[in-house]
Amino acid sequence: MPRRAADLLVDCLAAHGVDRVFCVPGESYLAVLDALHDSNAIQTVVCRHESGAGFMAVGDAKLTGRPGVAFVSRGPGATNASIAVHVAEQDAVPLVLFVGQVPRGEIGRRSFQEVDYAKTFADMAKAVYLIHDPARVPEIVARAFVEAQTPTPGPVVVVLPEDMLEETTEVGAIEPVAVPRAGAPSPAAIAEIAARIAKAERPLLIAGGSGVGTACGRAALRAAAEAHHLPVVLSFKRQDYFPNTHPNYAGHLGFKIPKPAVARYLEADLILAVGTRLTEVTTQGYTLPASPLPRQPLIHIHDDPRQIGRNYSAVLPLVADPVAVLEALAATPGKALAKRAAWIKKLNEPVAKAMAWSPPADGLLDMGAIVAALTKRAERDAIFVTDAGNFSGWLHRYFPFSGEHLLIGCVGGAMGIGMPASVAAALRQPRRQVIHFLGDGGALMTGSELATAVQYGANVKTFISNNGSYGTIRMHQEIAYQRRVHGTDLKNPDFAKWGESFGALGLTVASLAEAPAAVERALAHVGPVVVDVKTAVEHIAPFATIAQLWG
Ligand SMILES: Cc1ncc(C[n+]2csc(CCOP(=O)(O)OP(=O)(O)O)c2C)c(N)n1
Repeated sequence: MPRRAADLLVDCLAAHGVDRVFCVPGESYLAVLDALHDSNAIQTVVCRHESGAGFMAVGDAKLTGRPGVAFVSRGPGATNASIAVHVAEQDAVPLVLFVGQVPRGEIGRRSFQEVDYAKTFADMAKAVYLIHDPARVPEIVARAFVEAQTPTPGPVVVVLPEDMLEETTEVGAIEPVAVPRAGAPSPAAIAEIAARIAKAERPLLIAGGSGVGTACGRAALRAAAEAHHLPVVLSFKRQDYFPNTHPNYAGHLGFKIPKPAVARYLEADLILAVGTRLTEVTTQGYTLPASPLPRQPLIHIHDDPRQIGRNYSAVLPLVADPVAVLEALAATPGKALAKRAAWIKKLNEPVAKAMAWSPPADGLLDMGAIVAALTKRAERDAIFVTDAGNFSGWLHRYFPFSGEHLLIGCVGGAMGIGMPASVAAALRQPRRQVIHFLGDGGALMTGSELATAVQYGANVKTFISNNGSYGTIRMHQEIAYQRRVHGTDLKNPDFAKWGESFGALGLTVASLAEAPAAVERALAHVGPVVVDVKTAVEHIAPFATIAQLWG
């Protein structure tokens, strides 16, 4: 029976296991909204801004490992959503973004809201596919899903001319196409890696995002580290992959890692980089290890051949499933070396010591007080979501991630991801605590998605660090041009009242002493909560006050 292309598209999404799409409506894809109206398989979550819809799809994908799906309208909608496309590329997250388009007969005339998406997204998306013909909907949807997931995952844009969506076709939905995956390593490769590890006195395992964050990946990472007596450092924003209280935990590679810590890591005589792209932040500006020629032998294991040999010369470049490599290593334990124990202790001790928070001597409030209270109160499998900004530094530094906690941050460092990703997380995992750290800057970028949280009952606990400043930039400003503060001060609303106006519970923390009770109340409340934490801008980062930056 002939069917409308829009209905076929929705069937294809359902066939690909899509159960939720995030959107801001647009007249350019009305037919899809109409088709979704009758879908029992797919929930439509309507958002307040296309960046919110895109970020929710990214957040959802980070939780499920499957492509997140968003629908946005042409020019204005697509350009609003572009931040999520960029983040999906930077964070290696599978995203399929459907955008409306002017009718086929008008393409190229610079019609109302027309954009050439292939040009616009050329540097961000893995691919941009335009569906001209309704009969090709199944094929192109299948291709988009494969492309979004093939190593390395990323964003794919699918363009839907509005007249095409209304046309009918005889073709039916097709099953998803199998996604090609890198296989298990050969026994010879594992033997060589194990032999190199056994020979090393100071090996260092850097674990990254490709597959390692799954439950199997985490278990394999821990088992391999224990079997071969390896200290583990985690790549940028992957701090949750390994129990932070484990004796082999050696830290995480984010911004502003203390120089002595980097120097200690560089004492390694072997680096085993597993599932990491060895990007700029993780490698501390391509110094850990040194690019292109590391000072120590580098074993680089990734499931995407394009990530190996890109910035680094490895003595052993291995294209294989990183989790399979870790599992295989775990199955071939190495011998304990006395020297190795001292090396692990040398890396672990300073990290463990720095994790203990104590109230600031000047009595001023910073996010440490919230983190300290959460350390006592958060459940073992709570999901933490962070927007971009210095406020998240207290969580990274002082919260002992259990290995079961999830951390959803933004490798791409985009402000605005926090609230939308929290909503997506709470919808996907309604029984887990979703604890969201946000700055007063990011709060008014996409904080309006709190309305989406309230509309869909997403139980998000948001702690806003209200320091009256785009603090991270103020920090850079104070370092570069002491005391010349310009363009970074903010005058804010009362965030507790702001939250209440959406229907959330609003709370305020104005002193260190008030933090524990507010955290307890926020976690006990059923429904969204906004906590206005009146942090002191003087505490600009967990490692320095403004006065200390002046030196
Ligand atoms: C979308 C976006 N715009 C600008 C920036 C640059 N930027 C990085 S951190 C930051 C300030 C964040 O301020 P806030 O949310 O108040 O947190 P704080 O740094 O004060 O802790 C800015 C503007 C960015 N990363 N992303």
